[in-house]
Amino acid sequence: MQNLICDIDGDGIATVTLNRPAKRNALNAATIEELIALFSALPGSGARAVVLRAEGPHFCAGLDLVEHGQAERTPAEFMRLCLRWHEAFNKIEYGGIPVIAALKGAVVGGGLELVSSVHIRVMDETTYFGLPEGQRGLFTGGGATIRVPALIGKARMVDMMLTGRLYAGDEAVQVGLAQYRTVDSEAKARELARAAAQNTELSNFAICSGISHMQNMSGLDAAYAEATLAGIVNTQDAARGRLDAFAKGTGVKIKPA
Ligand code: 1HE
Repeated sequence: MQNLICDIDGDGIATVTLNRPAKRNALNAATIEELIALFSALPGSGARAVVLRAEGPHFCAGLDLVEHGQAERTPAEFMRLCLRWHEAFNKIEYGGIPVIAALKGAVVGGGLELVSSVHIRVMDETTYFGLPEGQRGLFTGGGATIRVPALIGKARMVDMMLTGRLYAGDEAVQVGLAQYRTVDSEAKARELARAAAQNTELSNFAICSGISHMQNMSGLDAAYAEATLAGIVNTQDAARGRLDAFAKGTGVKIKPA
């Protein structure tokens, strides 16, 4: 891989790095193909959770505008490219392993589309979110119209695209663009990944794919799918020890530390 780096430690925590800092980690076609290959392979690789981070001061500047401008793509070519973006981000959202993004600097355009597909977003003090497509004469093509309103609502997304409004700081957390804001987003993302990796593989699979699938269904079908998934997850052998421990009074108590 030329634009991504992946390392997996002994605890199964994978670190995936966007590694095109000289171009502010702009997403060219090659990076999208690398994301597809990587997030297709990770679920069967022993990885229990993923930290998605970036080299350089900015997390991701979105679509590679220079490549796009020079490629002179036809509408059909760009539509096909968008399908590859969807493939990449679907692999992340529906892959069944927790993906936690450690954000900094610009998270804009396609960069926001990318991080809308992860399961937890952690921002630092430098992070800001934008959808500058309107200012660039473009439109979102990587799934933002589905995922961004699910985070912040349609009205805020439309405002961001029409006016170039940026969100940062507490406001970004309040509207739902990030769940955590901290000085060191990478350290926090790693801590969260380690916590998530303690869950059983099946629970995480259900949480990190089932919830998203169920959001795409009617309420009736989602309830049925939930019951079916719970039938599998909630009777797994891997949970037996945890249930026995609770019955004996040695299980973890669910209360603030
Ligand atoms: C890029 C890109 C890019 C930087 N494509 N090359 N996205 C945007 O509209 C955001 C465009 N980028 C920026 O506004 C700024 O670059 C940043 C605020 C992110 C960073 O600023 P700065 O001052 O740190 O860096 P820079 O000097 O602007 O850029 C450094 C290099 O990165 C420079 O290349 P160089 O060869 O001249 O050194 C830039 O050209 C390059 N670079 N961003 C290509 N995006 C599926 S549809 C999705 C539609 C969208 O994503 S629209 C949003 C596009």
